[in-house]
Amino acid sequence: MTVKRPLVLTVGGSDPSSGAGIQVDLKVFEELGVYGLSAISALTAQNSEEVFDVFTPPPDSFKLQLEVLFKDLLPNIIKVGMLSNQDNVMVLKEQFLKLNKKRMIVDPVFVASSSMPLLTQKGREALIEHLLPLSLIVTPNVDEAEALSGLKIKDVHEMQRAASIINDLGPKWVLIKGGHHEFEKNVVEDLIYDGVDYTTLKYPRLDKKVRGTGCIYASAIACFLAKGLEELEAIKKARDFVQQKIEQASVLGKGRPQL
Ligand code: PXL
Repeated sequence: MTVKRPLVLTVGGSDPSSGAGIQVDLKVFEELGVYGLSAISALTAQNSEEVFDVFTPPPDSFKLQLEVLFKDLLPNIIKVGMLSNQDNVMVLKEQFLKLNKKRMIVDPVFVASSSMPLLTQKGREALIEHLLPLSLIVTPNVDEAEALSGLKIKDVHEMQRAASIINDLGPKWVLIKGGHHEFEKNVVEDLIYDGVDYTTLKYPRLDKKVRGTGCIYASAIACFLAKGLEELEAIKKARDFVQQKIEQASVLGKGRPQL
């Protein structure tokens, strides 16, 4: 007997080296037992060291991917990563609104670690105005939370203020990931806010800078939600999964370790 797996759609950029973007998302989906769909908003040229180039196809190409998909396969939830520009943000909004099940996790991917922009300034503004009000969970790291809130986050208390400001932009849940910032040397602290309660997740900091952890985290949350968990439980289980994946990641090329 075959068991029907929930469909989860990832929308984002292609990473030929498979450490980030669509490719790593699909690996997470497979491992966590959901059926992965994908729509590609941009093609990056990158390896384990850096992003060299971004090519953004005409918006009609992205639109058609979603239109054709939704005529046939309706996702239980959408995970959004790199969108590249404003046109893609607007296409995604329009297509998302057609779905019966309107659940979207937005990972606000703004720049690559190697500093290549992955969303234009106009794209950022459109994401804030048009996607955040429709999203169930937004998952910024500290830099992205600063960009979204306009605050300079110097410690974990300021993460709370930023989370509250970001929550006012419309998403039901805000998850600020502390991994990129060393407020505490040996601990990574993530902050979750649902408009009422703050929850902190603390994990030992591993001495390993793995690529694509943001993509992995948001993808895992989408999977656990698709499998029926509540938001807080889904985020906690996804955080455990990320820790395990950081431990397992290996150096394959000349750059950082990856899944
Ligand atoms: O990790 C953010 C990210 C997401 N998606 C793509 C990327 C990156 C970072 O480089 O290239 C396609």
